[in-house]
Order: sequence, then C-alpha cells, then structure tokens
Amino acid sequence: MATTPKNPDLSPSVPAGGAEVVLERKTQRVEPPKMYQVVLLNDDFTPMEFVVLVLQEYFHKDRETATQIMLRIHLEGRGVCGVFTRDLATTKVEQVLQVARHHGHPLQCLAEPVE
Ligand code: TYC
Repeated sequence: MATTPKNPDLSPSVPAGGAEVVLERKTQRVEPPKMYQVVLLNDDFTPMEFVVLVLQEYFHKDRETATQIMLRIHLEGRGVCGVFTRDLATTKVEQVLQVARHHGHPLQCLAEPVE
C-alpha cells in the first residue's frame, strides 16, 4: 500500500525523465497572535478591598502587587491588570464584570489591543 508523505514540501518527485528532484522548501512564518491588555477603570464606589481581591483571584497577583495596581487605578484612573490572547482577555473582562455586578459594584473593565 502506498504511504502518504507527512510533509509534501519535502517529498521527492519523479518527473517523466526519471531523475529525482526535490521540491523547494517553503519557509512558513507565523505571526505571533495580537495580544490584548485587560484594563480596570476607577470609580468612586467600588471598595478598594474588592479590587485587590479581583486582582488576586482573576489575575493571579500577590497581595502586594494587587494593592499597588489598585492604588494606581485609584490615582490615575485606569490600570493594566494583565496581557492575554483575545479570547482569554474577553473571558477575564466578562468574569470581572459578572463578579462586580453580583456584588453590586459599578467596577468597569475592558480589553484593548496592545500597541
Ligand atoms: N476609587 C475607589 C475607592 O476610593 C477604589 C477603586 C480602585 C475603584 C480601583 C475601582 O478599579 C478601581 N473606593
């Protein structure tokens, strides 16, 4: 039974004359996926402690880093919580908005392309 070559680019081909030639090897370059940063926005009502817990639970920050990020958001209006592929960033945003709504906080969260 004839076997199918795994990579057709590398398989020899036999032309009518009988001599064997090797087809040109194509270099395939794959672009790295576009990345998205998840941003938390400041508001006047969400408790600081809740934001710190969100950063620990959903963005795997230790307590000290989470507190620093929360304070930056509080002082500067927004802050980056992490950088992810588009699907994961979208999921994080949904999770944060859902848990914030569940606790009655107006915390806002968005994902934006990096650069
Ligand atoms: N500004 C809020 C307060 O003083 C705290 C806060 C920080 C809210 C970060 C949202 O993304 C936020 N309670």
